[in-house]
Amino acid sequence: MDAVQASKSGHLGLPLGCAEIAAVLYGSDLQHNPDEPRWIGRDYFILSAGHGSMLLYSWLHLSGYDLPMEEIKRFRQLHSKTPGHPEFFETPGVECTTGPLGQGVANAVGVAMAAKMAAARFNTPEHMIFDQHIICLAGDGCLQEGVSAEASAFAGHFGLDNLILIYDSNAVTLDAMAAVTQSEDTGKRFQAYGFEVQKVDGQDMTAFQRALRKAKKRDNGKPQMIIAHTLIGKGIPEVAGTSKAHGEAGAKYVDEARKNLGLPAEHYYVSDDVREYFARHKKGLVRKYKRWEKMYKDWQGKHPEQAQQLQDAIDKKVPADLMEKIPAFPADAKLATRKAGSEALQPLAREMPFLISGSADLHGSTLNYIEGGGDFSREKHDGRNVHYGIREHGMCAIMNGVGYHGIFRASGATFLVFADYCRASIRLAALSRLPNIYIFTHDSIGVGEDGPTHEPVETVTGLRIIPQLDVIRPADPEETAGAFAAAAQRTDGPTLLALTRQAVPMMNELDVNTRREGVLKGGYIVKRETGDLNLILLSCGSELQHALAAAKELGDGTRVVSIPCFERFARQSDEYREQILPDSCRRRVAIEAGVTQIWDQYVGLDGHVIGLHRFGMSGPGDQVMKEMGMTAQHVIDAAKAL
Ligand SMILES: Cc1ncc(C[n+]2csc(CCOP(=O)(O)OP(=O)(O)O)c2C)c(N)n1
Repeated sequence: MDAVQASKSGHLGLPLGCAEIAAVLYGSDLQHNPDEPRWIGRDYFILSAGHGSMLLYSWLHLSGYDLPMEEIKRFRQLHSKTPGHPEFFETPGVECTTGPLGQGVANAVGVAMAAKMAAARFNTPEHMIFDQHIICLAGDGCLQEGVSAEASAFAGHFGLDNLILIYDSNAVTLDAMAAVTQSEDTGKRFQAYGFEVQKVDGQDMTAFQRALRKAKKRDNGKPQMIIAHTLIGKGIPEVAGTSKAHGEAGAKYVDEARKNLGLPAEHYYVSDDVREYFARHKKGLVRKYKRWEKMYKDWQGKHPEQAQQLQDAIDKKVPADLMEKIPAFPADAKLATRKAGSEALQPLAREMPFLISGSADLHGSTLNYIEGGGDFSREKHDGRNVHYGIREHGMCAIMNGVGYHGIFRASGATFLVFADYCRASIRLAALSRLPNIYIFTHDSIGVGEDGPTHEPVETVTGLRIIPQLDVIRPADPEETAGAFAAAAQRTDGPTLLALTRQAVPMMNELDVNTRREGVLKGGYIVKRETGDLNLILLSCGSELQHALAAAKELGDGTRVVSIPCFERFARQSDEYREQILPDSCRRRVAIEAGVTQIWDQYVGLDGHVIGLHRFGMSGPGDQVMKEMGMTAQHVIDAAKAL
């Protein structure tokens, strides 16, 4: 209450309404170690209702995490460890970045899946290294959002019985009473997904604890839901039980509430017996952790190879020579980059045993199935191919959960145009620096017959503008090999690969390594001028061939530059970028089958960008490309007109 009052913003309602739930978790039943927040054997507590962040911060503080009272006092202030919504990396004990409602539920499903995968790979009858529960607290908002429905249906289908979803059912949302917008029976809905559902009074600690323990015991193939009826803003009668309790409106009644609750006038007051209780409780938790550690050390001794593998996965180690493991493509290959990607993926999957690959019911088109990797299923948790169903948003949010869990590397696939369905989750992966790999295919109007609904136009550039996301659109199979290696080696953020449906020519004039290494740099010269430089053509992906063909007609002063990844190119030194795109040459033409804005930075006021300012059309892909001006002749005409 005091922190929300001091910052004059934030949410009082949930931290007060769910105080008893959190007391049972942090005061008793959660298996964790505040001194080792990333302990792999811990229970995960994910606050999907991220607006209630002060709930999490208060209990982490009381539990003895490295979150001192000064940080609680700096709630929502610059550079504090207590940002407005929980942010992964910022605060010890925060498992996921949450706030966009619904995401945390899907993240929890991803963590639960990853925990099942880890248990299947590493547990032995005498070593239960991974024996944990994933506990998620979600409100009406989270459960109204579609992404939680996608992920929960997945959890039910795949039998993730290590998942416990606590539904803070307080009958209130932001604007009004929940009844204004919902009349479904949420419990029945979750039963239909395959959850086991209990209902309790969320403010009765004994009843809630009983339900939680029951849920923890039930390893019956069903994820668990506990519907906890609570009173939002409990303790501030002026707002309790109404939507006014939701935000900071209750802050003006806090001093009165403190009196009524029998608390002293001192702000941020924690009684000595509470401090003592938590100090004692922490000792017990650490003792349990030590017992686990002993068992873990025994396992390490008996299974040194597996132990090393696990440690490497936790450390996100990726073999340095990945690129060399991908064989060169035959010079006469005429492959779509999605097909080249499929071939590049197999050796990577052999080198990276923790790489998992999924598709939203499009493995047959996205071609990212790990051969011999098996399928993840109810019965078989060590499968490496995940069938997400037609749940793109759910897939990407679940992938984030896998990333937060921190052992497996998640890759996932769909048609690029559906990236819009995934965008909220991709944005959070970028924000949280999760090393996800998105293998998104059918990347342009080259899709053809399926028509404008399936043809990305603004999509690639729309993704390029997300900070901390690398978008790579390779031009030929060797650039594709480089793109896959780049994605695998980048462990401090996500990479999205935009791959073609249609075949592209091999750029045989350049040797294999130049193309592959060029992708790592983000931009490089694919055809150097033989005379004095007077024209630069820029492109990427399937349109680079047109720039190369045009260059043949535009004289010996023409250079062609491939920019498969704008973000990587931007990370190069000024000197390198100047070598590739010298300031002195301002006659520049760029071509890409998409919106043009992103190219302006490299083409400038004196140049010209050939692109699209409309949606695509249905017809054979090569004809659609021609119709929309994606030709060498167009590049030649534009260059001559400069
Ligand atoms: C995707 C998304 N949409 C909207 C919001 C803004 N928002 C934050 S909390 C909230 C209401 C949520 O209601 P509920 O989950 O019942 O939380 P409670 O009122 O119980 O705290 C809204 C609309 C958001 N954070 N995320």
